[in-house]
Amino acid sequence: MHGKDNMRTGGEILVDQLVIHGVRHAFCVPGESYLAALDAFYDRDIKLTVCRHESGAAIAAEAIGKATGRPGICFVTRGPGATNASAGIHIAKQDSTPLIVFVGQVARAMRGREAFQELDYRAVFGTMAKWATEIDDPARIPEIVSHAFHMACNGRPGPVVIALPEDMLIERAAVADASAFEPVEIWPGLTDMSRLQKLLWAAKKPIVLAGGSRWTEAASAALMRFAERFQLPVSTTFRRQHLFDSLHPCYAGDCGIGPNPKLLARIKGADLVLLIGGRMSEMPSQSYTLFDIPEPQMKLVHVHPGAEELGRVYHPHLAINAAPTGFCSALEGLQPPNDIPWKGEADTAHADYLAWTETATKVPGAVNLGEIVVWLRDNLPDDAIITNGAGNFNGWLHRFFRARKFGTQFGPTSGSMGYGFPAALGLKTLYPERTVVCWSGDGDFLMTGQDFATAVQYNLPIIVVVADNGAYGTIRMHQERDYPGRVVATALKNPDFVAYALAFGGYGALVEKTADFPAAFAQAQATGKPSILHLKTDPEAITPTTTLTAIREKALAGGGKSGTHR
Ligand SMILES: Cc1ncc(C[n+]2csc(CCOP(=O)(O)OP(=O)(O)O)c2C)c(N)n1
Ligand SMILES: [Mg+2]
Repeated sequence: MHGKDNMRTGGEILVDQLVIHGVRHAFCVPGESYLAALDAFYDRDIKLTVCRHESGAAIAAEAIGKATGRPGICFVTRGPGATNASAGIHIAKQDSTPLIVFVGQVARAMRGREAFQELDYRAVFGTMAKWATEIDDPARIPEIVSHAFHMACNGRPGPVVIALPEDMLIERAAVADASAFEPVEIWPGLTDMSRLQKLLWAAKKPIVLAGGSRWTEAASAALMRFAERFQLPVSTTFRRQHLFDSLHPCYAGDCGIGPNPKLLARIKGADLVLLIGGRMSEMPSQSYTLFDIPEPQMKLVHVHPGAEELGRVYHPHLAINAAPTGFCSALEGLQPPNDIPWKGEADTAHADYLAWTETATKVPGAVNLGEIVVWLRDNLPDDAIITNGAGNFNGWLHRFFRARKFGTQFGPTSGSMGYGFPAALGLKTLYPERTVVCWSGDGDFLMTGQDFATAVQYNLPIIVVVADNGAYGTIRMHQERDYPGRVVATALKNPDFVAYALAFGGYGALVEKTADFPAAFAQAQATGKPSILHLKTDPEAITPTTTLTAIREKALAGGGKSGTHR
């Protein structure tokens, strides 16, 4: 580590800081721009996974950030490496995930000449990342890396990008290490909690919405205890179902895309909404229609770790600047009213949820994704992880899967296609003993599917389910709705995904009938290899409740947006 003169290269100082801050895993695509940092991994105790595309490396790291609440770590090269990684950076921004992306940079003396692959990272990531910076002096690495860990985790978490000039990484410096960082808890004040107590005592029809980041298993358990004591219905926001046990008697269902209409009515009809951790952004707010803006029609208590988020869209009746962790433990101090006016509401909400999710709907075609999700929910262990990207195939997962434990659902609230597979890669690296299933679409999987090679290389037996309807189905659905019958750029000619899996050294099976899924899944598990289950679905089955033809006919009857059909 240290030479005789106590000097280390910038690369060595950098990787030493990561070890000190508790990093166990990092993901990269190598580049000559940061060779000295790569070299430092050679004899340090961090597992470095080399990926096939920087979006895969950045997303795998983001998933680790989501799972642990500590920054996921990714290294990419300058220029194209950084722009390829931007998918993961944007996801971390919208999902409020701590992530640090280290980017190689041209040598200091060449900056500003548009040298080979040179970019100004502060400008490029200035609005996408929470902080983008560059390290000019190896002696400042401990300070800046410590700052980056704090910045990524504190308040509303997010991505940090740090550019590393090539010659800075080679320069030697004598500098003391920083000490290990810990995310700073944000507790609600006593006044906040007593005001909340009063609001709850005055409420007739309250509901809780849980979302965002900065949750832990303990916070989720504390929220469940609070809900039980107060008999409060609790809903989770888009892709945050794992924050509350779906079979808990207070669970009211998820407020995402295509939610239970009864849940929407319940939220709209509430006189008090306690929103914990979420931003109530476009998807959960049903395109900003659920709450009036800026003054919600009900009393809104907004609890968020980022002070800047409070009052940004909605003017809350009570704004509480706290992280879900600190806030949920403070909930233990609140007392329910003696005679709960909304008694029975949680039970009804939960019954509505169970009825909405119990049985798969009938859809055209021999493979019913709903029935497959029901099989997974009945057969996977409670701690199994399911990842997903973006596409209509998720409609079945979000409706019929019932998350039982915190930290089991990993989906991008940013709706980024291609998220599921690299996220699974990151999570299987972190939790090799847990079952990890990637639920994907044909378009979705091939956005990042080249990293199937990485799963094979590192022996990560992830099970990928590819729902192949031969289409960018979501966009086709919107097309039929707005421009009925005018199909442009949404049909896909797909590879044989079984042959794809085999060619990479994994296992693959074709599933052409729902009933064949359990055996294919069991066989995939038995092989112990990364696997792809190729499900042939009918493109007509566009959502759990409607078909492409029905959407087109409705649009034709009503007149779409296209001039031809007006
Ligand atoms: C990176 C990215 N590019 C494009 C989109 C727009 N988009 C949303 S869903 C979708 C189609 C998804 O296709 P597929 O994975 O096959 O799922 P399907 O909708 O057919 O079930 C597209 C192109 C997106 N969300 N993310
Ligand atoms: Mg598709």
